[in-house]
Amino acid sequence: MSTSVKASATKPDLASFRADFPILHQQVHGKPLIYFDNAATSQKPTSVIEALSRYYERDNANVHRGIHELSNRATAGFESARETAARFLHARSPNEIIFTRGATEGLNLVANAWGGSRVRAGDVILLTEMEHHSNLVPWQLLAERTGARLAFLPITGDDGRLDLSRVDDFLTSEVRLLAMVHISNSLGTINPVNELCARARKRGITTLIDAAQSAGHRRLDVQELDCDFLVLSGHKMCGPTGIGVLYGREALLNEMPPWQGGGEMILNVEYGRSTWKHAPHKFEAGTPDIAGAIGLAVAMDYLDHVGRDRIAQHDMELGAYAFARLSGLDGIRIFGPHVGRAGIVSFCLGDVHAHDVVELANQRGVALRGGHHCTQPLMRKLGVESTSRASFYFYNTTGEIDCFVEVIRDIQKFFSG
Ligand code: C6P
Repeated sequence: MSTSVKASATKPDLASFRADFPILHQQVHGKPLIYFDNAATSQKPTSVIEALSRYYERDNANVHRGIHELSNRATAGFESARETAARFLHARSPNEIIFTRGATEGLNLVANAWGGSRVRAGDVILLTEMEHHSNLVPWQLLAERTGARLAFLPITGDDGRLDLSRVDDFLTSEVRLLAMVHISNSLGTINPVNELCARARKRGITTLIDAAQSAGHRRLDVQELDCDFLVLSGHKMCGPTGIGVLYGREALLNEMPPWQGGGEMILNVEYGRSTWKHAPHKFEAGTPDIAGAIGLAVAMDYLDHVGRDRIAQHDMELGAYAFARLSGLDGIRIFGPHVGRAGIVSFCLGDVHAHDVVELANQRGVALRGGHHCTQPLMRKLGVESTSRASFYFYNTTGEIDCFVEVIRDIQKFFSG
């Protein structure tokens, strides 16, 4: 074990937040659960679980339609959630916050509504080689429809950083959009999105940040980032599943046509044609996930209560600690940066299949993820089909990482014997 990484991550005050997560206090296959699948979805604190029940027990009604008491309460809760999300991201106005089902839906919304009206044959959508399928496939579909082309900022190798020396070569006059992941779900790389947005903006290129893995793990300020769009998923940041946010600059949102049509988003409908509301309502057709938005707002307040800077620091400490401890094992290949990584560590144990690693870890109470993590092109680039992945959150501890490393050691012994 490396002694250079201090086990300072288990500050009693941060670890004490574990008490807020009932699900963490259980045994799996006779062992205490070690939940290291936070990049897939995080666990939920009691305050979020209770907010969902409270909403359904006391306030449930449809929003923006009724004028009865329950509908007024539901509408107030939903719109107050939008204000919380605007504060959380430091948006200029709640009108810049669109509730979606998650990051994937936000990306599809931008690809269809913005892309469909702005992108033409010969234009370039610039992505990176480490994108999740959700920030790749919608652009492929757009490129097929419009004749646009995709280009990819390259990564440097196993250490999985963007090759910043080549960025300017890619920011050509054909590029309409730079859409990039903030924290890679497969590599744990933290991309310098501030700098990249600034470079793109100088050339008049629209920017989008996929913050699915960062929004619940660090402070994000869309005005400081100066991005045009940002997407996040509530379920990866202590919130419920099925709810997320698309942030968009208000002027840009109001220039875009709607994506989906239906109730809620219209001003006036005739048999032949319709007119729509301004953003955000123009992009929220149909009954939204009201309880989900309210639960997400509670999760955002909870993360601020824990402290987003502390969460970011803890993440990096756990990432560094796990990287150092795993590096001590023979025959392991670890992907992503050696220093300055997020709390996500992907690895291969020789030729043992990732699903076998995950299954054997599961037998010992450790929840990992194995597979291509919805980044198949990246896996091919790295020359592997799949990896095993441990991903941490503020309620995880270095003690849990020590147990996990022992489990990995046992798995290696099992396959070598
Ligand atoms: N990554 C993972 O285990 P949704 O499914 O819409 O909530 O999030 C999609 C998404 C978009 N971008 C990034 C960087 C992501 O990591 C994810 C989801 C999960 O890594 C499921 S594949």
